[in-house]
Amino acid sequence: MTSTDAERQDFYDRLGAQDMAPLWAVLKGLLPSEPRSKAAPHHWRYGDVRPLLLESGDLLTAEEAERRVLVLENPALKGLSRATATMYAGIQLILPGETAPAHRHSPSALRFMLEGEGAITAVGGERTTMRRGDFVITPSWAWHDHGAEGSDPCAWLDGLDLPLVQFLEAGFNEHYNDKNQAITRPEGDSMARYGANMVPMRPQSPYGLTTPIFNYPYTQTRAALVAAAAGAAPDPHEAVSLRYANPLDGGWAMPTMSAWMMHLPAGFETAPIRSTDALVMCLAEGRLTAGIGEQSFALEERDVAVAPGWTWRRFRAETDSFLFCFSDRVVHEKLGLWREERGAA
Ligand code: GTQ
Repeated sequence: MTSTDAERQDFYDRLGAQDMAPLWAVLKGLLPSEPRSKAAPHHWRYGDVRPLLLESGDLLTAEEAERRVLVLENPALKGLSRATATMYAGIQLILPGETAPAHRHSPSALRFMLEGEGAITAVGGERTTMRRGDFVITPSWAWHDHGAEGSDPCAWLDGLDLPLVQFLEAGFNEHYNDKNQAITRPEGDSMARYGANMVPMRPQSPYGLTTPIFNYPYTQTRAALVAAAAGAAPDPHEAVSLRYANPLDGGWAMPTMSAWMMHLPAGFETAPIRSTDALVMCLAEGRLTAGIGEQSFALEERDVAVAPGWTWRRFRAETDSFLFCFSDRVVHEKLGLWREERGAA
């Protein structure tokens, strides 16, 4: 038994009038045979970003802006403040003497420090100095304010799980009753308690599901990667990669964003790999060619690039390279959705 197009359309119209729809008209879109990301591979050159960032510094103060940030918008997702389908990325500028006022929000944030001496962020009553290449965490719902106490403009990459939290409609935000939060602990306190391969006798997690260490210094990360590279041949797909871990449980440092650093010795080329998580990458050091999908990007230091989910990626180091990466992998893993495919070398 079949019906005419007109009969079907008439049926669909009557369904629509009662807030229903035929599954068979949309099933293929709901259940594709594999992910097809709406996001595009993309590359932001720091050399292009920096002059505009400094120009924004002449335009308004950090306090006025609350956060003076240039959002890195995926060209296929314009207007949505997304670098990938689920991750937000931006470049934040603080000028000497400025404060980005204290607030807190349920989205988690990470920082990857790009340039400038004297950048400070405070988290949960403790300050940390952010140096180039440091990976710094603002846990969900932790008060945080930023400042620049040296004589340089300070810039860093912000990564937030904003699109994910928006999707879940779980976002809260609150302003502190002062510009800066009260400082209750000396700088280095968290690192001493949790970051010396030791933890308190009765470990308590001050930030719930997020690591109690909120600055993973580049000096340590880099030294570990260099030593690891000397100890064994790089993995064909991952080169020499180490992930930022929560010392309390060994898991990812944050509940909604995974972060790691990949080191490729000069001349090393990775075999293609793809995974369901979408990556935001920032070249800490070196010169790297990134092949993402059909495109090839020549990354210089501090450049940012994105690899959408389930898109082949491969890298070639022109010089010794250190690539900071973050993604929504931890979410995929927790939900039992994470997959990867490793291509032939
Ligand atoms: O530093 O708290 O890029 O709240 C976007 C939202 C940075 C921050 C961003 C934020 C922040």
